[in-house]
Amino acid sequence: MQTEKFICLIQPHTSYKLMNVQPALFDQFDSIGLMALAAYLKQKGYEVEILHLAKAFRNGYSRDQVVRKIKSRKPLLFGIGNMWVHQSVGMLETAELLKKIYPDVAVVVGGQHASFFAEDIVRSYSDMIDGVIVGEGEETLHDVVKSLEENHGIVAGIPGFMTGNEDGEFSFTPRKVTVRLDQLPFMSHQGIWPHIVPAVGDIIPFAATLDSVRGGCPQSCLHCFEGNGLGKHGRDKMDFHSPEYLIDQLKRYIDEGKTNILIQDSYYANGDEPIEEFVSLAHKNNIYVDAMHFFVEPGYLSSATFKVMESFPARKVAIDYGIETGSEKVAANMRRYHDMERIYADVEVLGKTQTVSTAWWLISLPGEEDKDVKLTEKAIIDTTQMGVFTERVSQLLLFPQTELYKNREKYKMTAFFHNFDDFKIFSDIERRDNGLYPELVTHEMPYQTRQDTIRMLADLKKTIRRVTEASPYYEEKTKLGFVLNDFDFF
Ligand code: B12
Repeated sequence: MQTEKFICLIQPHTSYKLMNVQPALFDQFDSIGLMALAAYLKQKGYEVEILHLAKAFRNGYSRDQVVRKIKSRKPLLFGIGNMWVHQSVGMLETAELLKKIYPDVAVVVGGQHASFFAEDIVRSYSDMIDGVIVGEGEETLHDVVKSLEENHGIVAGIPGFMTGNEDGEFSFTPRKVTVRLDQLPFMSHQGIWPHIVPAVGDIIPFAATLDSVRGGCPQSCLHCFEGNGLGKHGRDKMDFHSPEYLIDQLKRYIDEGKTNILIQDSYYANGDEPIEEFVSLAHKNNIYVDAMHFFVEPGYLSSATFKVMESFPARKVAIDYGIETGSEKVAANMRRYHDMERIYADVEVLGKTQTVSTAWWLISLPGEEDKDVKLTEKAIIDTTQMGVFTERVSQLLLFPQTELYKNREKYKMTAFFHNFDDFKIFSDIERRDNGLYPELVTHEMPYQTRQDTIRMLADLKKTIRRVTEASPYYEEKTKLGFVLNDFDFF
């Protein structure tokens, strides 16, 4: 049975190979990109369902059950999310399955990973994918759906939609996104299939992420997907949600039973005031959640704002602080914030807050010699002693779209992965307890080979374990909810 205005969005599994196990990169969160699209299309009068295949398979659903679900209702269009690198194989397996079941229904893909590799996908997989929605998806997807309704096909030239022809030429006009963030409808986790009864102790079913900003990042770090225009995704400049909007969205999440809230994007780039207002409104609205996670990059907020975040009404407040390297030289090579004195001043305040305060670190960085990794180790030891523990240390992933990849000769970097197919290996590797993944090292340098990177990571993880357990803050931070593990990757 087909409902004229029914759209089916799919969050794919990592790969059939790993459908029942935990991959190296996590795949169970609900994609807020898909939720944002569902909310937008619903507002325009469509019925939308999201099928979360990673969640279904991990919770015991068989492939037959998933096929039956897909066959139960024929949509006008399928949209598959390829937000994250490790979803690539699952995305392709899903597209193939859908075309087998419904050869006449349009299948489009979107999300950040698909957007970055749109040309590769169009070039190699046009037999199962009708096109890629590049960048922010609301308006483009709506135009594609309208075209299907009005013309029974997708007309050429929709801005933001990339297709190819048999001669290997691409058809693509970028879309200029103008819709303001506060004009977007609120997102909801309701209606995501399948509904899972949470296992005891599993916090993922209670997790909800706030979309707080779009349009990139003010920094232009050479290695990152968010700076250098790469993170703009169709916007001229960054647009932030107002604190009022975020509180209204948060209230809706709470009504849906979500108690573990994350702000993981660059909200900090809007400065101290909006965060202070967000926290103050949470108090005024008598909000209380189990956990509130903030993410902060050095150089944007005054240290005093950490105290404001600490006061967010929650059982646990977590603040992730992205330091990345202890070497000012390497940070400067990456065009990254590198004032270690200011970073230590922040850490001094952050460590003393009653929060689970953690830092993220990377190695295998441009120009990074043994002595620079030693500086990172020293910074890890110092910050841990000051109460900011390490969330994770991992190897930098070198993506071909970044400035660092394009200028890799400057640092004598040899890249191993160059295209969408090369990166499919992320769909292939299971999580390991030691958190070491030599197959996922994307590059090496004469002064830090692949073997060096893995050896150094293993050594750093040992140091982290030792200094964390010895930190004067260990007991306090553990009581607040900190868990020491070796396996987190990236
Ligand atoms: C918030 C965030 C998270 C949140 C999750 C958010 C969520 N529940 O969806 C958390 C903290 C959980 C998270 C986790 C991870 N993340 Co993350 N995350 C982000 C961040 C900061 C913002 C993304 C976001 O939600 N934006 C708001 C929403 C509304 O926009 P959107 O998702 O891009 O969706 C729009 C378009 O992409 C498009 N779209 C999206 N899906 C689809 C599908 C279709 C069919 C169509 C047509 C369009 C479309 O339309 C949407 C609306 O406009 C980005 C970086 C950034 N600033 O963008 C990194 C980022 C996306 N994450 C990244 C990574 C790697 C991860 C992890 C794999 C890390 C890890 N080691 O585990 C995990 C995987 C989580 C999982 N799958 O379970 C990378 C992706 C790189 C890559 N090529 O894979 C990014 C780009 C960060 C980076 N600089 O490297 N992340």
